Amino acid sequence: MAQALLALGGNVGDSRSILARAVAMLCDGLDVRLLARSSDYRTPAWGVTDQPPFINLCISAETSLDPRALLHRAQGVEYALGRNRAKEQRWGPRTADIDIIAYDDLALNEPGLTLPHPLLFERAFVLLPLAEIAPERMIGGRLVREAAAKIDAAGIEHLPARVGV
Ligand code: A4P
Ligand code: MG
Repeated sequence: MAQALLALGGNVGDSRSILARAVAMLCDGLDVRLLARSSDYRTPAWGVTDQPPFINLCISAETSLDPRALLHRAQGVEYALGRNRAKEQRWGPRTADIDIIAYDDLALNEPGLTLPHPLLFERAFVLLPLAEIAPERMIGGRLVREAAAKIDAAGIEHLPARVGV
């Protein structure tokens, strides 16, 4: 069993509900078992800034899937939730985006899969939720808690849990 950290985000539709479904679909309790889930965060759009804010969250999961199979699972969930890469611009609006942030301490740089995620330390929308569930985790020689404390988190809003949703 490996331990994976994943980041989820979306800004099209009811993102909090969509991402809650994404977590449930991703973590079936068999191949992928949910260990921890962060709160939801409302975050200003990064990269392409002229678009609505995103909802972001992170999870940690125990998995028997290898990294490729986990990516495949994640992309299957994105599609099932209405994602259509052919119609999207890079960093543009999307219903659900799932990135693998880290997979144990594996370092990988292959077409279609880079681990740890190369933009992790530039993204407050990943580091803040990640620091909530894995503050003491070292990734690529850096402590998540320290990286989250240093990054500019302007405009990021921690959202209270939604009851009954
Ligand atoms: N890929 C490589 N490594 C990985 C990995 N570790 N995890 C490949 C997941 N995928 C990985 O991704 C393009 C390709 O990256 C995939 O085919 C996969 O094989 P994509 O999901 O199609 O997204 P993209 O828009 O084409 O580019 P990119 O860089 O992945 O965009 P992101 O990172 O998904 O960013 N602002 C806020 N506040 N919150 C957000 O969640 N998200 C984006 C999209 C932009 N701005 C945002 C947010
Ligand atoms: Mg992505």
